[in-house]
Amino acid sequence: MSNYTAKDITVLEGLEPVRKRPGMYIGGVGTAGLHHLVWEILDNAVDEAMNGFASNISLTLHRDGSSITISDDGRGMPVDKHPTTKKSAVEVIFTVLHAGGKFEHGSYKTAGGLHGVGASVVNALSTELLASVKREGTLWEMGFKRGQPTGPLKKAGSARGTGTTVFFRPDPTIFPKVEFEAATIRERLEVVSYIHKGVRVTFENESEGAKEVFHHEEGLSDYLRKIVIERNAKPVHDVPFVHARESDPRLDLVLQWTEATDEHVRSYVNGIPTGSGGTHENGLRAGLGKAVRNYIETHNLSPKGVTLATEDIREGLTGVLSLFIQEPQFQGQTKDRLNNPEVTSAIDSAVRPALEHWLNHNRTIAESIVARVILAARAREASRAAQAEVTRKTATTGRLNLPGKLSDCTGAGREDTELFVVEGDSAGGSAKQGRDRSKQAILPLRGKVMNTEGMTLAKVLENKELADLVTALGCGMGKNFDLTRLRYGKVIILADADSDGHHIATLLLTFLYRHLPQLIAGGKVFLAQPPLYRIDIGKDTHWALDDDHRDRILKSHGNGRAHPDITRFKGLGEMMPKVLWETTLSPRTRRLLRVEVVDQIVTDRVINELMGKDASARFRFIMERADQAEELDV
Ligand code: 0R9
Repeated sequence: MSNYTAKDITVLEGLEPVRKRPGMYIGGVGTAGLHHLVWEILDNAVDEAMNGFASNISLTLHRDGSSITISDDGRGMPVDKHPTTKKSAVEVIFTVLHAGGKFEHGSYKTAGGLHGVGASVVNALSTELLASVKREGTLWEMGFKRGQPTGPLKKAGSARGTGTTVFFRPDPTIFPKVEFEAATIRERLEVVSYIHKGVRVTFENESEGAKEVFHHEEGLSDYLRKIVIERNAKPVHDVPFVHARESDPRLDLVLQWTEATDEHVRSYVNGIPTGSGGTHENGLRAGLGKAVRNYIETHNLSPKGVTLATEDIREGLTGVLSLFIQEPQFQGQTKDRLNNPEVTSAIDSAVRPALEHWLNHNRTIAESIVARVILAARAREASRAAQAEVTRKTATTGRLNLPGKLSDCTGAGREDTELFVVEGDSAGGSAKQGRDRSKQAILPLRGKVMNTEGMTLAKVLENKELADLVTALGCGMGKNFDLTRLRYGKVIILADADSDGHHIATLLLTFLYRHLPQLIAGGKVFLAQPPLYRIDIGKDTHWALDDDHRDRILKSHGNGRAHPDITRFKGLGEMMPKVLWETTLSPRTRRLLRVEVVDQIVTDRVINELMGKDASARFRFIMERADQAEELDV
């Protein structure tokens, strides 16, 4: 050997450093690190497909959930021995640490000449690995244990066709939990099939006995179609904008404006999802914004009375961007934000002329897009005005624009009325049917209420559910709060009797405590107590609020001959309206808890601590608070 290079040093070191400090190579030994092993081997198969030699890739998640086989039908790894090292290429690939020890979050291997980088890392971190190569009619095999060859590359028989197969089982002494997630793998494989059009990707999950094939001749256009359908977004134009560029940088882009109110662009760098965006998405936004603005200006389409904001241009925009670059730098806690600064202007200057050209050559489409953009601007202005209205309008003027899903009571505005804030539509339905409609109003909230702790008023009002609640209450908030305008005598939170329900009640209480504190101080806020159990003993029916209550009832009625029949309610929604009325709504039979703040400072600290960060303690918090609340018979 003429030269003693750095490469030879890594050969001498072998794979020990990988086993000593796995985090340096795969980012960590948690779930993400474990799946990183899969992506490394998968990338090598994808490379062979990108080079035009493989058209099929398959991945099998074995029944044990802790081992995987990946194969491709490419040329097969070279099997001949290196003249000086006397090692086969297969052995080198799996035992020599390539490209230093840096955490390489997927490099653009083909162009970067880093082919096969990750295989040795995967090998080092696996208790067993078996590489099989089909080439020139022969099947070759080589096995490894914790990175060490168990023997030389051997002929194992004859073979038809060509290709490479890698089986590996991650080392449980390295990874605390070796359990692959089928959904994570499936998602990645599907994305591979969109990003690399034409490649047939098969996923077999042995424990489900299921096999799925992903294959998309139209690549990102197919992906976009799927996303638009999934999101139930109505396209503004039929034909999407499609842009493909072979190099400098290599990129694929599809865009389609829809009637959806948000923007949804997915981006990938070298096939790796960049969920937190980064410099490439910035470049896309810049180029896109300029192209649309230029089009609007050159064609004299600027709207009167509104100025277009950049977010107006992207409202309803749905798209996918896939980019390939040499040395991606990923940032952020989950390494899913691209940080290469040079990429922004590269994408900007690639997208802008292409999109402008497309708009100018598709005038009908362009006009639909411009109309959509102007609509977004007008809606934004209108909604800002509406938000001001929410806090300004009074209950008594009667001009209040009440939320559509509020089932108001006929007596709204009187002291003897009640607003029930109910979790979920189905529960809302039962409550609506079971209530006394002259005095009881129902406002159903969809899904989980957001955690408002630490949020500004403006941010809170962006949430439709909470804005609706404020509108229904009619008393305004912040500087405009006026208790005399409250449209109901009582505000009652009605949530399921289980821990999910408690969680929702806690979130609502946090909102009220932080943003409408005078409501609580004024004694207007209550918790309804729906039963968790129905207990039939003989001819008598009892309702129990919780397990303790149930046990007490059973004890006090336990002497009779009748056998008790116990039903546990899964949620308010499955309760008959009449039952809900009797147990929870009727002022004659129900019991309400009035929400009171006994010690302002303690409450403040507790809410801040529990709602701010520590999720685990929240459940305890609401249970304790419910106990502290004063019990009332109303
Ligand atoms: C199942 C996962 N697939 C692979 O890991 C895989 C690696 C690989 C490969 C070649 C072909 N198919 C492959 N599948 C290959 C590459 C080259 C020449 N012949 C075959 C080449 O890059 O010149 N290789 C990846 C690295 C190597 N081969 C090499 F370094 F050994 F050449």
